[in-house]
Formats: sequence, structure tokens, C-alpha cells
Amino acid sequence: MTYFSVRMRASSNGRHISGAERIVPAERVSVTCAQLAQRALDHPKGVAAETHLTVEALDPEAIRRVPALAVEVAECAHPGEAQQVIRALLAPLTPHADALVRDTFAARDMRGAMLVCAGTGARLEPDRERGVRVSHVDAVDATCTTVAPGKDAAREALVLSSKVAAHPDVLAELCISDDPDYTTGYVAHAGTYTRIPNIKPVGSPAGARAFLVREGADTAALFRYLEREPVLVRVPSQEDAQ
Ligand code: PML
Ligand code: MG
Repeated sequence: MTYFSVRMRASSNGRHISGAERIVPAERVSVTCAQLAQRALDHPKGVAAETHLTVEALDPEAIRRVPALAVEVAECAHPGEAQQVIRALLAPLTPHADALVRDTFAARDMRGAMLVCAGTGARLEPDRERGVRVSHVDAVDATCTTVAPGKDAAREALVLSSKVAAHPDVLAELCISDDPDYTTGYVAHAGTYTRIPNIKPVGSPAGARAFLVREGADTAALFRYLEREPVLVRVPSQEDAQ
């Protein structure tokens, strides 16, 4: 079967508003375009002035399937506690954990993620404002469900982070949503996606993603994997969990 990558990105006056994507069979392409276009209009950051949709046929042989990360929750009552959890998870992996956390909270409106070398703390993306935009990823079952629902931020983040973590050169990911009212973030590391509630105060525009990368990694190959290579993630269904 031929699958299509359907991608949406929306902006207003050059400011990134929203981005989302699916991998779907031909008969789902038109409804998926409509859903993603509507999503750009409904975003809490404001109605997008410009929305771009891309539909691209994928080579079925090139699609990789990877397992989803295991999900855990670190119960944090406030952002100070969340900072302690983040630092405890990242400090064993890099001497630059403090700078990584500070820079991720300081970032605004990035279309993509930061790529940070664990050994040197250096940023590895050629265009720092854009970052690396993870793309060509969806959940396995999203290709056969009858209705692709609206935004389920936690599920989409699990799918994205499972693709990222499946690359051997990625040691960890830190994510703070840039949606002002979405205050649950996460750290992905060693096969686990640790959800972190109250990672930032309600209304804060702070937020970005950072991928911590093994020193000496082939950065060009990693970019290609993250941005272009199609991956379907096996996310356990609700029934499997019962
Ligand atoms: C985003 O806004 O794209 C990031 C969402 C993070 C979701 C974290 C969670 O709820 O598990
Ligand atoms: Mg966002």
C-alpha cells in the first residue's frame, strides 16, 4: 500500500504558530488535510495567517517501525520541583545539563528542536532559530483508524519522542510545550518517557525541545533521520493497557 506524509505548518507574520503531520493511506489524505488546516486556525497562539500543507508519497519499503517509549509520571507540584527532576535525569548524561535546561526554557517560537552535544554543550544545528524539525512520523494505528482525532498533545509527543529516541546517537530529550497553557513537559531517556506536570507556570510562553546527542555523532545523518526518514511508532492501545 502507498502511504502519504501529510504535513501542516502555520505562521503569522513569520512567527511559528503550529505544525503537525500524519502518515496515512491515499483514501485518508483529503480528510487529513482538512483536519490539519482546521487545527492551524484553532491554535491557542492565535489564528494562523498562513498555513502550508504538503502531501508526499512515501516508499513503503523505506518506512521503519519502532516501539513506543514506556510512559512514567514524575509527580511535580510546581516548576521548582520539576527543575529538580529534570536535572536529576540529565546531569548523569552531560556536564552541560544546567545550560541545556536554561536554554530550553529561554527559547521561544522555534519551529524545530535544539541539538546539543553531550560532550561539549555546543549547538549542532546550522540554523539555530529553526532547529531540527522532526518529521515523517506517526503512530502505526493512525494509518488505519477511521477518524484522526484533533490534537492529543501527549500522544503526539510520545510518537515524536519515540522516533527520536530510536536513533542510537540520541541520549535524551527535554521538552517544554510552547503552548502557554500546556504545562506538562517530559524527559525521554533510556527507553522511558517521563511526564513532568507543572514544568512551567500557566500562561508562560517559554518552551522548546532539546535533543542531547552523543559526542562524535554523524550530525548530517542524524538530521536526515529526524527530518526525512519515515517512521511508524507502535503505541499500545487503551485495550492493551487493561
Ligand atoms: C507540544 O506542545 O508539542 C509538546 C507537548 C508535550 C506533551 C507532554 C505530555 O503531556 O506528555
Ligand atoms: Mg507547539
